[in-house]
Amino acid sequence: MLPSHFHFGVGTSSYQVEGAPHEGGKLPSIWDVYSHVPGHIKNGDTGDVAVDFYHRYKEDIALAKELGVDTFRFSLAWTRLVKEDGSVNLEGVAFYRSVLEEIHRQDLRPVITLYHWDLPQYLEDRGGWKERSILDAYLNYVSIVKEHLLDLCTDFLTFNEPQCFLYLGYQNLGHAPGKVYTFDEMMRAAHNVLMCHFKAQKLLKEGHPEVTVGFVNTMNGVIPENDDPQLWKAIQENFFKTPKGTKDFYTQSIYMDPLYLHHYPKEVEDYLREHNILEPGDLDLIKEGKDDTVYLNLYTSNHCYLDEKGQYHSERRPTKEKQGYLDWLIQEPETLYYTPKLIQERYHLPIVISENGDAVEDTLTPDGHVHDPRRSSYLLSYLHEMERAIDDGVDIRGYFYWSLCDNLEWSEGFGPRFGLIYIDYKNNLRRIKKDSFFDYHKFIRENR
Ligand code: PNW
Repeated sequence: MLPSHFHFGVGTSSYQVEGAPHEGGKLPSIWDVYSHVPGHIKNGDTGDVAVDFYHRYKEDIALAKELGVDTFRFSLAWTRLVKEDGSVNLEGVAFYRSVLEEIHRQDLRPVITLYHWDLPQYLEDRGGWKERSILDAYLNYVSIVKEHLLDLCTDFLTFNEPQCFLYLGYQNLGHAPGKVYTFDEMMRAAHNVLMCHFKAQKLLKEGHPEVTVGFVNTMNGVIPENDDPQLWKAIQENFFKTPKGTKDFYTQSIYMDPLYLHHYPKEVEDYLREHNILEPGDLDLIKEGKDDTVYLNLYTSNHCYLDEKGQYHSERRPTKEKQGYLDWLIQEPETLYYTPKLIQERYHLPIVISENGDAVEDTLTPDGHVHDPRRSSYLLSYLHEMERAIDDGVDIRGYFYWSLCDNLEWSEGFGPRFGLIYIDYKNNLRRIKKDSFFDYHKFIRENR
């Protein structure tokens, strides 16, 4: 049984849905620039139009209401709100105020992601996340959000998945800006992101204790091959290992320990100290952090086992045929059972599943339907495993399906469709509810 206060939601992000890169005084972000270099995005796709949320947000928010969720997660484009000299762009403020007002008109609760990967290009030109000066720019952006939007939203997420945007973006793995940072620069960038988080959290909550400010993590979850306690112990030990080189920067404890245990893993703190990355007061900020909920984007898992020699292995489950649309996304419903359990055992905090979803090659039938049984079975089987975790005592407070509608899947372009709503890209971006839309709707209704 799901608790009665459980939140159901749905999510999107600015670059993936908005379009309108030249409207309302918007400045270019790293994704605007990166996507226009031939070869960066499949089929030459870009977010120039995306799904035109900029003009069609009323329709989309109404659809979210019809879906039956109570919470709407979306992200702000920093480049709409702040001019290059650091002053506010009031046209951008007006746009997001209209979006927030519409969310309230539909009686939904907004959750704002402050950074979903679209860094202003001028900040990248100054060095990007490795530069300590990025703190001032981020804090200035957040102070503008506080001044102009706080009356319409009280729930914020400072960052979406630094595991992805730092690693994929700064090890040239197919994400903007397509740079290569050294290990030292990666460590600086990770530390700067965390400092931005803690300072933004302090700023937003100052004088507003009702405001919540979280941080969104992602990871490949874990599924143990059997219930051998030795294996679970090995998982606990291996999952939270710290990065030794740039290759293993897609890691957890470097972010999660400071956020939820209020200190860096020892090796990380030693490194930061020895390389003069820590500034006075940084560790105090971490100690005073106010994160009270762990946000997890969970899509898939590794299979974990001990071999005959007792050696630990964690690998993708080998699948013969191509499963879904994206190679990394293998349907592993138990992801939502074991991973929240593992996280709760280390951090002892409530959990929100801030993203979970599947990409399918959907097609529109001649009579205008989208039958997507694979997505429905993904959604319902993952929700079932999540319920099982809750029944076993894991404190999960909310679930957000990714995504409301099909959208630009970053460098994969428009091919992978994650939506509960089909976007007819060939036909004026018509919105069509998929079968899975009705299945999620039904699940929510039955679990209220
Ligand atoms: C997330 N992985 O990214 C992002 O927050 C979304 O913007 C994105 O559209 C969605 O998931 C689907 O990809 C991820 O490799 C990208 O495990 C890659 C992984 C996980 C999440």
